[in-house]
Amino acid sequence: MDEIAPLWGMCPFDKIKDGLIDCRAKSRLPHNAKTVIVACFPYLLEENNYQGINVSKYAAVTDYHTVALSRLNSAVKKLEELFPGHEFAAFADNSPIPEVEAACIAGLGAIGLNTLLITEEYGSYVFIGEIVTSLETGCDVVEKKSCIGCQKCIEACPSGALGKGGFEKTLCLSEITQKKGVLSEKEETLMKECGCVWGCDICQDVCPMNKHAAKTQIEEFLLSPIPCVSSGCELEGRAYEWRGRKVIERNISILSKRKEKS
Ligand code: B12
Ligand code: SF4
Ligand code: SF4
Repeated sequence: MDEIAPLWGMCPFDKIKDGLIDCRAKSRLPHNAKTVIVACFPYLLEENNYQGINVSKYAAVTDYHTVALSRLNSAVKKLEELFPGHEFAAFADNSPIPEVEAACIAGLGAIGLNTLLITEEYGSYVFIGEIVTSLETGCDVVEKKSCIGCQKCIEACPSGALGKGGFEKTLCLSEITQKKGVLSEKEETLMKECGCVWGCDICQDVCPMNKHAAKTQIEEFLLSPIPCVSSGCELEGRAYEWRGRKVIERNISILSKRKEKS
């Protein structure tokens, strides 16, 4: 697994089975699932790669779904050879597994007040993927503490999505930039304030736990990042491809209005 991801661990399936997310991928879960092998894929690049950035950092690199799944599927092949008779299924993001929770239980980090997994080495700038298997492994859980509860993420969130009553998904700019149709004036203003046509990094960028986050060594992410998207840009192979051109062009147009005004 070390070749697949620099950070990985085991979460007993039993511990997350009551929190499974309802989605189509649920049907691919192995019958008799016993263990979730959770892997973190760091994606933070050197600062010089972010010049003129207008997407969130996770979207500046090659689509993580493809990268994580390709790596996890090659691990699945090896595991199937090593443990014949056992089932293995890889997932990333489009997954029934509540990934942040599973990674936390696997000892990979703590859950921050910004709702994200914060690892000691890479901060929260990690993607999560996993292999669910019928294989039973020893899961030695070590509790990690890496959210100091400083509330900087809550104070910095421009939309109030990280309010006192917990996370309000519909207010989150990451959700708003994915929304189809016409956005409200308030949503447009928030997007202009954030400056991202896809996603939002504010609650991660202000987090002290990310101050010394290590940079990624994952080759696929180091190759040709695209930090700045413009009208007519190539969508293929990027994290926003699934949403299609209409939404991206709408968002680019909203942000360009900001530039015209200033
Ligand atoms: C839907 C989704 C979104 C939605 C809604 C997010 C939400 N929190 O509901 C939107 C579009 C807003 C979104 C935004 C983002 N997302 Co998102 N998202 C997901 C997705 C696909 C499903 C999450 C979900 O619905 N979970 C189910 C519900 C029930 O979970 P929940 O409300 O969070 O509560 C559970 C846990 O948090 C847990 N829990 C809560 N507190 C605690 C405390 C402890 C101690 C424990 C053990 C458990 C626990 O218990 C709850 C019940 O199970 C996951 C992938 C996945 N399969 O998990 C990625 C995922 C969480 N997203 C991810 C990312 C990167 C982001 C963004 C940073 C992207 C960006 N830059 O714009 C933002 C961050 C916004 C934010 N501050 O949360 C990463 C997180 C990586 C990390 N380091 O944590 C994931 C894991 C995708 C991936 N494969 O890497 N996301
Ligand atoms: S991603 Fe942006 S809008 Fe969403 S919770 Fe974090 S700071 Fe708030
Ligand atoms: S900003 Fe502070 S409260 Fe928020 S996740 Fe980071 S350490 Fe935790």
